[in-house]
Amino acid sequence: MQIFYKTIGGLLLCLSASCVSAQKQQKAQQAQEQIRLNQLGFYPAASKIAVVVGENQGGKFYLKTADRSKTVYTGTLSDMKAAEFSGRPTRIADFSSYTKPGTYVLEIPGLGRSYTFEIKPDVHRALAAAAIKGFYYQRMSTDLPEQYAGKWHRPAGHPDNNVLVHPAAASAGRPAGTVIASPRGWYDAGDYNKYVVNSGITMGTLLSAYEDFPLYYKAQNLNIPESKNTVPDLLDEALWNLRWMLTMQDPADGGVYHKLTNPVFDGMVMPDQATKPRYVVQKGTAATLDFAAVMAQACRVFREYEKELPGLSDSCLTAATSAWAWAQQNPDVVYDQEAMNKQFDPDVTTGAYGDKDFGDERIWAAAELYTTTKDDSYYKAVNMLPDTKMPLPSWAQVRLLGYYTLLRHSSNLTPAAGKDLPEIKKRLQQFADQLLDGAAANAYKTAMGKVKEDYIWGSSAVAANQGIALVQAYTQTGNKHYLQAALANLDYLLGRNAVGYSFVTGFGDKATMHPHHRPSIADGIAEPVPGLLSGGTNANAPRQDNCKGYTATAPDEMYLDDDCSYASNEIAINWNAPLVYLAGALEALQQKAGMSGAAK
Ligand code: 9MR
Repeated sequence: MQIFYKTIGGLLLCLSASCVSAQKQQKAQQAQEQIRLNQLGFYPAASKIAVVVGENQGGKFYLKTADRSKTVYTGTLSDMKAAEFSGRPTRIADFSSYTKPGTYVLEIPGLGRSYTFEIKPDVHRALAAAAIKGFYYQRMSTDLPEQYAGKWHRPAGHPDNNVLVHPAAASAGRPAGTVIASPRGWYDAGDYNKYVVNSGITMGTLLSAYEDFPLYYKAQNLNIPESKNTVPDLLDEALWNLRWMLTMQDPADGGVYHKLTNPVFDGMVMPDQATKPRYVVQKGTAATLDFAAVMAQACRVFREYEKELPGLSDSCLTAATSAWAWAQQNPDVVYDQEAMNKQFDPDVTTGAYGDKDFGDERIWAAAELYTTTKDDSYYKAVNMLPDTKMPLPSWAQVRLLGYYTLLRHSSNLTPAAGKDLPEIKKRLQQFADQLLDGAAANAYKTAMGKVKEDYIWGSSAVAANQGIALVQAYTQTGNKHYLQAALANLDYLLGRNAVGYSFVTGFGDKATMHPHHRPSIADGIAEPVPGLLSGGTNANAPRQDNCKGYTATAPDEMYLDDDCSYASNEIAINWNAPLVYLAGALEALQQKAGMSGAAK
């Protein structure tokens, strides 16, 4: 809307009725953006916090029904606090004690009102499902019919049944140029390639969600093509990628190719328009160990579905043990893309995922193989506690995935691991305590963002993975503070953050609209593909993607909802997976933890 102003004596005056209404609208929008909260809403008996950003005189705030006819709760804004990184003034509106389900807005006199939100049990139910459905939208080698994909339906892309063995991957049985079939799998992110290392943590996280909350997932229906069968939809979705991963192993020796890729990233076109030649490239130790871990875990998970998927569980174990054997014989094969390009053609310039330290991958693979087989030799093959660190999971750091698995199965392990379990549990608790430490005193009151180092490429996954660690600590100890902190990190992802965005496409009034995601860019549909988690705020984004338009300077404000911003606004499977875990865990636990208001 055009606004017609006139300046008289230094005052801006409106010249028309439409100008007045546009001004009002702008003011209303500004208020909504300044009141930062989980834009979906809150569990009835959980903490309910909004952070009000910007100068205001404080005083009362009002919780009103969505039509604003009734004030249901009156509170007082907290004292002003300067946000840690930007110095911006913030105040807290805490209405935790109001528990009645309904649809509401917060109103702050002199400022305006928030987006409409709900208080109800299951408030993240649709989100938890959509985050998994996001993987369906990433499926390769199959069309997405309207029946499942709605308006985002599209023809199949990347059949990947004529994939070339790159010279760097050549072996006696498969010389360079050999054609192999390696269909299915998910697009890694906004690009159209598939990477075993990143699939590793993604699959581990999704399978762990199932192992931790099987009943929740057994009851869930995602409206995917397999929804009518008797396998939980989450596992059917994971199978799409598992079957691809199985093709990435060289049957001759058990080694696993690092990735399946174009030499160069595709343009901003739909999947079916991207038809460049594809290669599997060099086998590597990180990919092979991650693969071994995933297959060992999949063996355990799919054993329950032997009737529906005969032989799958056994095949996974065979794949896992031969991958492990390869990695034992090839303990140090780094994927160094630059070095590879000096030696072989064609050059490959897509995502590298070039991890050089395999200690954590070895711990994870050993933990999964041991837990599945109860064979002590896996456990004893590595130093499970090489130091006291508890590094937050990321694609390059998977140690904790191994620890989570050992703790999850603690009642069913041999003394080999049994002797270490109290120590692992203690460290997990200490780690969770560190995450909690000081969070409540911060402007946004979240574990996420206490330190500026949290704002890396894919920081949304930092928040989600912290959330998982806190859920794990809750499961181990029953201490509800951990679960509340996990929920606060979900609040962060859905709007209680220094940019006021919900980072999940399709969820929230002000959510990511322009992710760096080829289908969302090329499909001509205004709304992005839903259920995808933007990488989010990244202190270093401007110099990493050179996208123009960043105006922020504070690390927690460096986010641009523009598809050129691949360093702050791409989506990726390894970020969506911890969102799946966190949202699903909270939904599964809300009653038991007394958050839904229903538990005794
Ligand atoms: O998530 C990855 C991040 O940790 C790295 O800093 C970044 C640059 O190497 O790459 C990210 O992964 C991208 C991958 O290389 C290719 N597909 C898109 C991924 C998400 O941006």
